[in-house]
Amino acid sequence: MKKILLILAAIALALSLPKNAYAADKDATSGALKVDGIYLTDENNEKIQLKGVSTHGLAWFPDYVNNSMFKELHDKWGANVVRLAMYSAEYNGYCTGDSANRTQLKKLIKRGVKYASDNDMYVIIDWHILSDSNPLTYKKSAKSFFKWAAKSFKDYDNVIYEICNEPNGNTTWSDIKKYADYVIPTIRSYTDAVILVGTPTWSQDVDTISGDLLDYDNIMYTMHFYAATHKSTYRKKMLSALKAGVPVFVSEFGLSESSGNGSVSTSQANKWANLMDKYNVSYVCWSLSNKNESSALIKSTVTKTSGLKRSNLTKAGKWIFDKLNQSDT
Ligand code: IDC
Repeated sequence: MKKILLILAAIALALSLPKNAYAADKDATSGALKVDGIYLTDENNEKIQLKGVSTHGLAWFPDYVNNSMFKELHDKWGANVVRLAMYSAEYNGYCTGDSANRTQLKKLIKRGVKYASDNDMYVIIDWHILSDSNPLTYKKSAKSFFKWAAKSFKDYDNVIYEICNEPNGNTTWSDIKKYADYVIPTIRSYTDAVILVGTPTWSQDVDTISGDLLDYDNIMYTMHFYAATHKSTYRKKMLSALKAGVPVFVSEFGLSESSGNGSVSTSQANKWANLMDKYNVSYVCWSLSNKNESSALIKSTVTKTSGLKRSNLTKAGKWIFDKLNQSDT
């Protein structure tokens, strides 16, 4: 009897404790996402803005994919999304490395998804095309990779699929649509999760596709910018896309020049953030690494892969750390 009373008292106490929605809610975040008009919405159909950071190439900087790092991204930085960038071509890319490398990359992605889920964040699985310019180049590998991913993560409500980072070169919107129509039905046979689609010219031409969007639900189109290079002309492109009804997601931006290095512009980054916040556009900052380049968020002299202090961060790192901290996500 005494035991039962103690248990009842413990339950009553647990129920009366104040709940910190994020810390206490072990179900990923705000549940399954949907796209409604230009907005991303959560399981309660409320607008939601995702803000967080992207890894550098997973094969190149794998060590930041660890539970302590992801925990502090959520608890200390204030991120609600993390992007796992897996190059298809460069740096032991998925399509250029051997099969042991592919196995390794898949393991890293599984761990990344688990750490993100355990720490209440959304997670983007990014097929990071770059030097391979056209997503049709490796379309077969992409399809089988996304089949594996969608099957593995079909029961997770916090996974987002980004099917082509940055089409470039001569790649047209019609090439990208062809690729999307090749890959998306495979993903859709397992999950209705949000899918991000890159746009021509390194995902900058989001303003050129309105009136010619894909014919699936829960799709967003990506706009990427590097603040020290891409200024008001590019903000106008984003604004015009939004006004034309294109759901835009900034799945990658940097504070540096578009090379990933050179000067860093916090003033341009602030202008971008004001615009993105105004329209609830989600954004993800490149990159969670200590590479000796100004887009990296961690100083190159800092070799630890968790337990980071603000002083361990670069100018870009401090900016995004403060930005995430200020927001209520
Ligand atoms: C950069 C990395 C850099 C690497 C280079 C080539 O920061 O270390 O040497 O790629 O692989 C993008 C790409 C992203 C780039 C980044 C900066 O999506 O892969 O990373 N950038 O150049 N688009 C615009 C800029």
